[in-house]
Amino acid sequence: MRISKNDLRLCLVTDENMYRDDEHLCRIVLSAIAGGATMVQLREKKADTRSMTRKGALLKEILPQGVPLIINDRVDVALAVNADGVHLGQSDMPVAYARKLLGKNKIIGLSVETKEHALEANTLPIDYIGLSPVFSTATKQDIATPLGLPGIKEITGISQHPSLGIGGITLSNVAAVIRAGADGVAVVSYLMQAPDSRNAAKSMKYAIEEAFS
Ligand code: TZP
Ligand code: MG
Repeated sequence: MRISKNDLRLCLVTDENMYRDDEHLCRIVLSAIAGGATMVQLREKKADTRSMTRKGALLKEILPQGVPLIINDRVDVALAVNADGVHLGQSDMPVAYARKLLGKNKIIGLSVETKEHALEANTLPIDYIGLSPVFSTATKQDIATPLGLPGIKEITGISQHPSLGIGGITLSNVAAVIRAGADGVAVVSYLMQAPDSRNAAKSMKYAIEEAFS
């Protein structure tokens, strides 16, 4: 298995608007992991290929063993830095091509925004789906209509893949997202912009574990 449900519990997703430099990025990432983040996705929408590759290599170097590094959108960068996998959206490289390039050992996550996407995802060689977005968020403007908790319930009910909720997830709603059927959550601003990312991750992780118990 390329990824376990435990790995999906709490994914920190980076955003270049929420840190100052490489050192700050590493500090936030390591703090979130110390607090219990189980996975990291490098997501940089404006970074050029050179800096995306630099950041990918840096994160690959500092991430503890057992914390998967996923690269958003960029199959080439994932291969270059030997990341653990990629996260693709509906307008990114089709999964079949990505799987061909990455081989059978790398993780592929795919964002689904509708029930139809989820049904199609059942036929694809992926490892998890991103439920996108769960709630509305200021972090990403070009998003589909939020699925809401009923949408999460419906899609997780028909999906054969483990799932990660994303969009507007904070400490106050994370438990509800898990109870609606997600196996974990992917979080940008709540962790990236926290005064203390370790504490923020710790309380979120606790709420996630509680919701499963
Ligand atoms: N995809 C759907 S919503 C989103 C992405 C990348 C951004 C989520 O950011 P936040 O700050 O956790 O709401
Ligand atoms: Mg994408």
